[in-house]
Amino acid sequence: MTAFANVSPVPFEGPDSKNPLAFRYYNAEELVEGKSMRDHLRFSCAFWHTMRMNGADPFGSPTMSRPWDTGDDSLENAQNRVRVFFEFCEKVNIPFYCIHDRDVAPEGQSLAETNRNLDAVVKVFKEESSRTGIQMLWGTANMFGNPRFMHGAATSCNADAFAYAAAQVKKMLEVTQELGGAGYTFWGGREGYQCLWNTDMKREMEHLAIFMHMAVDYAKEIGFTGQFYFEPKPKEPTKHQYDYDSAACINFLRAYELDKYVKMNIETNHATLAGHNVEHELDYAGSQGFLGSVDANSGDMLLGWDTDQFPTDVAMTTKMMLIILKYGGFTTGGLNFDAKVRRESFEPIDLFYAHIGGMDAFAKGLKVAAALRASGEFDALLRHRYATWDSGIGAEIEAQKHNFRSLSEYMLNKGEISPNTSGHQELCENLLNRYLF
Ligand code: XLS
Ligand code: NI
Ligand code: NI
Repeated sequence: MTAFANVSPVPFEGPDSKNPLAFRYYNAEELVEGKSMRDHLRFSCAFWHTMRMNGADPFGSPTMSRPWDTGDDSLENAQNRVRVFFEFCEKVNIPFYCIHDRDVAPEGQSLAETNRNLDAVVKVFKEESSRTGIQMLWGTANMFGNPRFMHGAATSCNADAFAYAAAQVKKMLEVTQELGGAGYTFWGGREGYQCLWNTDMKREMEHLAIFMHMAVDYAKEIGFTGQFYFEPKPKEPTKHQYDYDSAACINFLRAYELDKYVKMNIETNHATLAGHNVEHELDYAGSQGFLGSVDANSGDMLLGWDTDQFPTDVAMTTKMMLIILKYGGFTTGGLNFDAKVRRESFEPIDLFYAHIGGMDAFAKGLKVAAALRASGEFDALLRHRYATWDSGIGAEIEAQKHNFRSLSEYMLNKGEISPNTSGHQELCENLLNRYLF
């Protein structure tokens, strides 16, 4: 039985194609800077969005038409969804996937039964993964949906919630290892607070650190060598999430000595919720040596919440790829489409349009970024702007040959600073457009 009988594997047809079910830029084997597009971009499909989002929102009921899904919580339905998922990834040519424990398998009456359900579904993941060669990019645990996590998981006021969460992550690390996952992501669904009056913030942060150390220790114990990621999000569902942005997360990792084990998973829409753009988050993480993986999506600037839309803005994907290339590209990480179709886009075919659009936007962004890098034009502008640091007093300061006394003497002698260079911001913006269009 196939779910997408009317859709053939999506071909690459080139920029002139008008076929909505073809790639115009994503050509998996094409080399860019000596590496295939597949290996640069490492696209991943998010099971929770692609298979489980039903179109419900706070005002309305589910809208999605998913003919293969019986809508019940049975194991058969869960297992069948996995087969459909792999058929989809295969047809759209996506080489990786990401899952939460709870979106792939139903909860049972007890933790033991829940774990058994998960095992039964993981078995199908294994079969389908070896049939298709599609691999797990990272796994994670849903520790926010169930009412037991109403106060958080690792940061809950209830120690049993912490213990339950630990049991869940233990199991999911085993599953991730069994499926050959390249990483494990912490996204603190409810690791934050709504009201400081009833919250011991310091204690909660320490608990989160203890929790992450336990995960790192358990990974070592079972020989799981995948990369851990921390995914920032400033708010939603709680008002103050502890994993606010790259800077807050990296500070947390360093303060609690987790920096050797954990890198960042940066999501575009979470960056904008934090009042940044995704380039800032990527460059901050990259500059500190923490750039791990990306949840590729986009937000709507007119809506103040995490809309998780597919990324189609080529200027944005170009800026993202410029930064990703600057820091050497992905190793364990990739571009995971943490994105869902709009609730009005309810037909199964919309899943194809959405992923094709996102993949093409990043493929084009990669090519533009590579062309810009090859030209050296941005580098030249940057070198020009910082030229005073390359020789003379600037080079001496960088080499730590100065102190306040010597700099004061230098300035007393000189009297006034040398003329500034222009920022040429508009020139930079025009340069990007020249390569885009
Ligand atoms: C939610 C997050 C989530 C994580 C994985 O906003 O983006 O989807 O990526 O738990
Ligand atoms: Ni995400
Ligand atoms: Ni999100």
